[in-house]
Amino acid sequence: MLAHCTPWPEELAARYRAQGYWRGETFSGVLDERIARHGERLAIVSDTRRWSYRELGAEADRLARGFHALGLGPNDRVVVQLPNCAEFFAVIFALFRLGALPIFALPPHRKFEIGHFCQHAQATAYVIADQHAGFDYRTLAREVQADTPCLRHVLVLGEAGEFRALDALPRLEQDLPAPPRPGDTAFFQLSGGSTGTPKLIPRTHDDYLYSVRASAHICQLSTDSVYLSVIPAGHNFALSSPGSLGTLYAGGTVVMCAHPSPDVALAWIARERVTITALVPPLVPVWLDAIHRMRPDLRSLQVVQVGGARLGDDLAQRLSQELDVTLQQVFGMAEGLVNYTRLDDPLGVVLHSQGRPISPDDEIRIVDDEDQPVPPGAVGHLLTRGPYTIRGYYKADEHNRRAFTAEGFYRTGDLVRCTAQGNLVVEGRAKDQINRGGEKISAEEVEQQLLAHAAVSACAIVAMPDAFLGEKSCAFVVRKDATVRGIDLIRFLRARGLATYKIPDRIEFVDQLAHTGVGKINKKQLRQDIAARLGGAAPGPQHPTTLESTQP
Ligand code: OOB
Repeated sequence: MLAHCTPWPEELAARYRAQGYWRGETFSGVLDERIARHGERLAIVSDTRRWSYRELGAEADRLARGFHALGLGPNDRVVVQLPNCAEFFAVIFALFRLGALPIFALPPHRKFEIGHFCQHAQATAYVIADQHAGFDYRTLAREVQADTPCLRHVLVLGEAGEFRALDALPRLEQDLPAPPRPGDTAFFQLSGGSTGTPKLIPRTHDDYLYSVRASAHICQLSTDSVYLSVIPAGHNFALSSPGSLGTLYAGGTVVMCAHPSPDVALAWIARERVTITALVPPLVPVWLDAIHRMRPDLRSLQVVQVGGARLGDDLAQRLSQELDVTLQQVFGMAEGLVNYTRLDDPLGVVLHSQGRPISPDDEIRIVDDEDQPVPPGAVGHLLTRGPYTIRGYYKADEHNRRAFTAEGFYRTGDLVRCTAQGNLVVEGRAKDQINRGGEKISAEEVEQQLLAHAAVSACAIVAMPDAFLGEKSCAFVVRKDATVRGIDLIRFLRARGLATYKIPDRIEFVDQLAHTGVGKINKKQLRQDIAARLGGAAPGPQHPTTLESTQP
């Protein structure tokens, strides 16, 4: 076990093995097995590649040997920040084979986030594309490397500049280290977070592969499945729910869509006979409008999954009426638990709930503020533990004491209720986070950055309703110097290297922040203030809400 990772208690681990959830597989073992079984089948398609399973395996092997020749080996942490491309899989399967641990950064992450991941995890390598979507990642790598002595290698897909190209790794014919064991940490997912710094989520081969395999089963994937990866490939939804890894597990084909624009994605669906794809809610109306305009051939498409943020009932209705596909709602989290509506659920369940857990051994508790169970059907805090939900974040002992109960339940921060049929409905959020169309923003993280500005004496970030994204972020700021403008603060945050989606969408200067009776900033009041200012939108299910306001 990697240091600073919390294992499952031994008796539970034994049970998960005995139940057949943890089967003793590893990612590279699964790939080898798939190559043996259907090596010539098409595994990955991108703008530039068309790889069979055998070709994917050969490329992963070449990279594993090259990485090893550079000195990378078991438990080395490697930040992987690639756009949706075929090479993403060659890189991660190479790292899996070595027992090196990818940290799945998202393409919009910048110096603040990447620097933090590298330093916190003491990463030795950082894998990037030269450029993507108008951004040069080599500039970012230069800045990060200057501040991070442990970062020995920057490996570049494309033109490497002063760094090393993935195409030009050394070719030493030396033996690879022994492959990792199934119970070992395989990689790190990122937490959406509600604290000052983003947390790393260690996932093992055993636990993740269980969620991947069971998800592929729930979504009825087979060798005929063609999955279109539209949202960032490293995000838990696109990777494992069932995502690209579920598709490869089933022996199907993954199509990597480098740009989420519907024009590009819809053309892929027609060209590659895509059967399943996953969207975040804001993409749904954009796709529907594009489909009406372009009338693409969507006959192959069977399932459209929507998750990452609450899908409004109206939009769910529109999607299921206007497209001849099965809608599947997915409510998951990088920490583990994933819920799905099932493909044969009645329409009412699919339209109005976020489904139920993958596993019979996913334990769900819905509790009040004192951790006591709420009456059946009432809204409460969702706590969970199970065979693929972590027991602790990486190197975060103090935070772990708050984020997990003494019995090992993860406090999701979500407010849910359970219907009589056993499906969960997400009613809001107790965590201090903004869900900007599926992209998660920790309020505290951005507040800390704003407070670093000399003219800011106090601030609070809250969600404000947005017709397109569901929520956007609004910063209430008390300033010391009235000449400082909103644009100055935004420029300041950009210069600190914060990802663009975390930059407040709106800044409201105020003389003071409302406080609660116990002296905390009254964020509920601030949310109401900004909603009223924007035209009095009533807080709906997409808006964070406190428990007392949602109790029936
Ligand atoms: C997925 O994972 P994360 O880690 O980016 O975010 C998890 C959080 C949840 O705790 C919840 O607050 C929110 O995102 N969320 C939803 C939702 N799906 C996720 N809120 C309402 N309705 C939904 N359907 O977002 C994620 C991971 C795996 C599969 C799908 C999504």
